[in-house]
Amino acid sequence: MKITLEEAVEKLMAAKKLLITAHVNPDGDAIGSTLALAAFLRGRGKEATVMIDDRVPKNLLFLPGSDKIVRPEEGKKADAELLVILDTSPDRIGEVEKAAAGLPVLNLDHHISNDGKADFLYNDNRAAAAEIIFEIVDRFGGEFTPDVATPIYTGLATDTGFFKFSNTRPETLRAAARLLEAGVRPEKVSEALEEKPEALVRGQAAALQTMELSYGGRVAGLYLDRELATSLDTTEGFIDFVRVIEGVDIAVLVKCMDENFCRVSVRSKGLDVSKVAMKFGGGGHIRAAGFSVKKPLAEAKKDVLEALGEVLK
Ligand SMILES: [Mn+2]
Repeated sequence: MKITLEEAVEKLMAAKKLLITAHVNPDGDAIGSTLALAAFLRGRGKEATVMIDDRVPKNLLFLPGSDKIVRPEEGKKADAELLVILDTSPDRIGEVEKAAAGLPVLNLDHHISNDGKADFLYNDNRAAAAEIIFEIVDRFGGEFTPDVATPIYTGLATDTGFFKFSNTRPETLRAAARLLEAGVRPEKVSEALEEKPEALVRGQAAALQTMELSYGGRVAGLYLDRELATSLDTTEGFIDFVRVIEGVDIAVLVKCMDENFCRVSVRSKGLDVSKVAMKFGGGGHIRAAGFSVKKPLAEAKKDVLEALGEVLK
């Protein structure tokens, strides 16, 4: 059921113990929005636990509260009254689904592709889930303390490519301005997010070796085999190496995570790639989408390129 932001806040306020989650393979918005909401709710006297079915990426561990993020444990039910899912439809939260089985689900998401399957859904086409949390804190009597402000800023910055992408709107920059007034240090956030271990820079070099252009140079891809993909802490930003190539309309990153399981990210300069993501059961926006293919690398690559060919037509 679709609800308004006011109704979503009522749901949050009616619960005493809340379990907050986001998608697997979490990014700065997934981690930032969940941490900020948890901090805001704790400030309102509530018990809020952030549970993510994945490791927190190393470059997000600077965020206050990231050390308190828990992972679901097999056979263990979460002690909460409400499951809050941010930054995704309920189908991408991994094993948190089992830990929270039976709980009512409140979903706050900024992806237009949201499947609408949550009990209660607030879905608005914002720059980031963190922008929704910003508005909740701003409109419903919260304070932009560091443990709220820094994660929100991080979510905004990562989902907009540091305010470069087309999803950057006046509201996004106004929110960011308010967060700076509250004391967020933008250079500290970017330094933390951009810092890389030597191994990652070497991994980037190896990933670039896999670069292939298709469709007369209109699609550029990186295709990481299991050894390379699983040796990397993160592949955030990899797709941008090939996205900037002259004449490229669509950039794609295919990562083989297991024998029959590949994760795929797609970026375009305007063509609608969300259709491709939906075809494979994933989600995203017109220009940025992600999904997985349960096939080995070579087959996944073939399927993905075929689907992208349709978009180019
Ligand atoms: Mn997001």
